[in-house]
Amino acid sequence: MENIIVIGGGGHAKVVISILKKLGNYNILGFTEIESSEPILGINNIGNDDFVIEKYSNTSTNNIALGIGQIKTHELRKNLVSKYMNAGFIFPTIISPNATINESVNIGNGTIVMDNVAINTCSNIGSYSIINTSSIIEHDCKIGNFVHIAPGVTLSGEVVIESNTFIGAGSTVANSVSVSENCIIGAGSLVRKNISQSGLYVGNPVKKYK
Ligand code: JB3
Repeated sequence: MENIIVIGGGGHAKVVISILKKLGNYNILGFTEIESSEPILGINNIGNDDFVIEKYSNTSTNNIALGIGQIKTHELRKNLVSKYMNAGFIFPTIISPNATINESVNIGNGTIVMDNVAINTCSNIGSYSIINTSSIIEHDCKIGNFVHIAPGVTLSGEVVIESNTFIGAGSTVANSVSVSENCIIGAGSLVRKNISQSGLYVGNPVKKYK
C-alpha cells in the first residue's frame, strides 16, 4: 500500500483524512502543520512542510493530499501545490467511496470529492479542486482548477465554473450558466445569468458586491 501525507490539520484535513480512511487504499503517514498539534482521527502531525519535504522528497513516499480548504482565496493552496510539486511530490485524485460519479466523468489530479457528491454524465472537473459534501454537478459541466464547490451546491446541466472560483454552500447555478474565474459566490445564492467579471456576488438572484 502506498503512503500518503495530508497537508494541514484543520477542519478540511479532518474530512480528507476520514475519506482516505474509508478508501483504505493508502497508508496515511501523517499530516503537516505550521506548529506541532494533537493527532486527528488517530493520525499524527509529522512536522511542518519544510521538514516533510526535506525528509520525504525523492523517496517512494511522495503522495500528498491537500487538506487545506478554500473560501476567500485559492492562493495558499496554489502555493502549497507548487512547493510540493517542485520537490517531486504528486497529488492523486481522491474520491469518496460514497460519491456517485458517472463513468464518463474526468477528474484532474489533486481534486478531492467528498461524501454523497453526484457528478453526472460527461462533466469535466479540473485539478486541485474541492467538490464538497452532497454537492451535485449535473451533466456536461466544466469545472476549472482550484475551484471549491461547497457543500450542498447544485450546478445544473452545462454549467461552466472557471478556475479559482468559490461557489458557497447551498448555492444553485442554473442551466448553461458560466461563472468566470476568481469569483466568490456567497452561500445560498442563485446564479441565473452568466458572470463574466471576477468579484464577490451574493443573493437570490446574485448581485455583485465588489
Ligand atoms: O466549509 C467547509 C465545509 N469547510 C471549510 C473548508 C473548505 O475550509 C472549513 O470550515 C474551513 O473554513 C476551511 O477548512 P480549513 O482550511 O481546514 O480551515 P482551518 O480549520 O482554519 O485549518 C487550516 C489549517 O491549515 C490550520 O490548522 C493552519 O495552521 C494550517 N495551515 C495554514 N497554512 C497550514 C499552512 N498547514 C500547512 N501544513 N502549511 C501551511 O502553509
